[in-house]
Amino acid sequence: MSETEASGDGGRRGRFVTFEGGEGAGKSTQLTRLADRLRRLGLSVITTREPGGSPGAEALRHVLLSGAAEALGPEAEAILFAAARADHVEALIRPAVASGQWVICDRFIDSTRVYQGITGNVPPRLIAALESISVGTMLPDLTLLLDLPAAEGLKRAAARRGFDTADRFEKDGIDLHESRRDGFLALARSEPDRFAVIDAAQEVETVAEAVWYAVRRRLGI
Ligand code: T5A
Repeated sequence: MSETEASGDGGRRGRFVTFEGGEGAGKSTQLTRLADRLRRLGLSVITTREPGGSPGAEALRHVLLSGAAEALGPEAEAILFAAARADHVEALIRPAVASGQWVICDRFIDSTRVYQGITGNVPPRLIAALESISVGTMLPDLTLLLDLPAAEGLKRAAARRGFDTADRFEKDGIDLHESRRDGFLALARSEPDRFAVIDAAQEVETVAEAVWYAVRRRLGI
């Protein structure tokens, strides 16, 4: 029996769904809509985010996104993302899914693979080792990749941010953001059973329908 079919106590296991993509791709917007739709079906749904999602991980979120850890280099940042993720998985994700709930998370392992691994040049062996320690078998059942030209995502993110300053990663140049987009698409091609790629340049409602179609088709609601 697979992990998606049953929890350790014989009850039905929930589902673990992640949203990934570049800055301002619409992850938070679509995560909220998907959760509302699932709740209307009577399902128990928890929404969460990374970095963060548990008290320990939220403390590290500030260190990572303020840029306080940037001077330590991408390897140290990758280690801090993994430490936050380990706490998040153990404190929230694993117990919730084991008890039959749906957990929908804004960013997860693929953000580390792309931001720290592919464009941060942290060696794949270190990324894989950190992933194994922090996540173990708690891999997403489905990853929805919201794909959008980087310039459009940054424009949306800037409009939403107003006069606040860009965070540690958002302030990077457009070429780096485009490389991240390519990195996410390469990951999706390498794991087509886990990923669904959604065209996020469309209207919010159209994107929401594409997300819903993918969830229904892949997870059999
Ligand atoms: N990071 C994270 C790593 O480097 N490694 C890791 O392992 C992890 C987990 C997190 C940062 O940390 C990095 C990646 C990130 O740089 P964050 O503050 O959580 O930073 O930011 P993001 O995850 O990038 O989230 P954003 O809030 O910037 O973007 P979203 O959630 O993708 O976009 P959203 O939904 O907030 O929408 C942005 C704006 O666009 C509008 C919305 O209304 C909003 O104003 N919008 C649309 N407009 C037009 N058409 C649509 N279809 C729209 N959808 C949304």
